[in-house]
Amino acid sequence: MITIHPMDRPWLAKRKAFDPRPMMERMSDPDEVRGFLASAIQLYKDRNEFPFIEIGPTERPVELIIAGDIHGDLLTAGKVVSHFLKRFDGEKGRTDVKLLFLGDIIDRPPDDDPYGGLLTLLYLLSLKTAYPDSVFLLRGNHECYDLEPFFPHELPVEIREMYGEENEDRIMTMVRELFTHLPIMVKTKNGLFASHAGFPWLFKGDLRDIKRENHDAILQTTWGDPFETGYYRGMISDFSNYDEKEFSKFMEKAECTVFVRGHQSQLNGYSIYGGRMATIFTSRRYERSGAGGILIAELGVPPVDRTITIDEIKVKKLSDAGFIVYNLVDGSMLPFFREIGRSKDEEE
Ligand SMILES: [Mn+2]
Repeated sequence: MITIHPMDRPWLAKRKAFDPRPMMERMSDPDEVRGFLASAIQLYKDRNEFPFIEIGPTERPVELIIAGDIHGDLLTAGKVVSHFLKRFDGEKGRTDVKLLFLGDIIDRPPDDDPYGGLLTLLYLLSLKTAYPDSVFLLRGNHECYDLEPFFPHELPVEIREMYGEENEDRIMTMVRELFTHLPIMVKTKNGLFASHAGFPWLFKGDLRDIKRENHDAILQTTWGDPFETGYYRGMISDFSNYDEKEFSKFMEKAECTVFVRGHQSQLNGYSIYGGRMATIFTSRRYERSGAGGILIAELGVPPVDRTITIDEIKVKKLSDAGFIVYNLVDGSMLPFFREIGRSKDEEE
């Protein structure tokens, strides 16, 4: 029997530098972890966010902050959250502020990171619990290990090291269930489409009708890469590549004009497909990948029905002075993306 424990707001350290120590202290107890995961699963069951989040039409303007792959970089996640909370409190009443993480929350933490994927996941779930209508976590391919195994997958190892072998399966079973409830896409009323990697280009029906059991649609969305980047992942399910024609067709169907994604660190900071697709990464492990930087994207969603262009997406780069404006690099002339910015630890 699990006791349900919602997380405390004080962990979020409003307006202050993020301090993970209180969370680590409480999460040293495996039963606390399971209790919290039970409350998070219940929250997602009640909210039904799968398959996509729709933002708009809205009564007041929305500022949407988007973070790419965070991959167990808890300290950077804390900086993104502080950036969000400052504006979330400051502009309450006039502008609504929402925060979106594009998935790949776990695994591949920075080499010098003392926290890792599990604590990053618990931290972001605590934020979701506190602000369920304002914070959204998408499912990335690292949250789909059951559907398509890959390497490295450090999460079970972290759990074993922290809580002992006897708790690994008990916690992982709950984490896996939680992942099946995460949404895989976001659409805004003014034409932004966002997901971890791709989109369900082989799904013929209404996007609303994608079921949690539709593994093909989930894998296309969480694993897909642009064919032109020459990056072939050799997956079991073989849903790894879409081309510009499939992209254009899907965007028309989704009634969207711009796509913001993560997933491919070698495309970090580049826009392609005629400026319609931008790739951002937020983990500091990938800071030197692609055009470089720890990036987030920001977008205003006005309460009117109109479509946006890539110029309206403000990309920002983390610096000592906080998040500063960054101009996306036009990647359309690059012959083969496999040749650019390939870091030595590049993986999924
Ligand atoms: Mn990924």
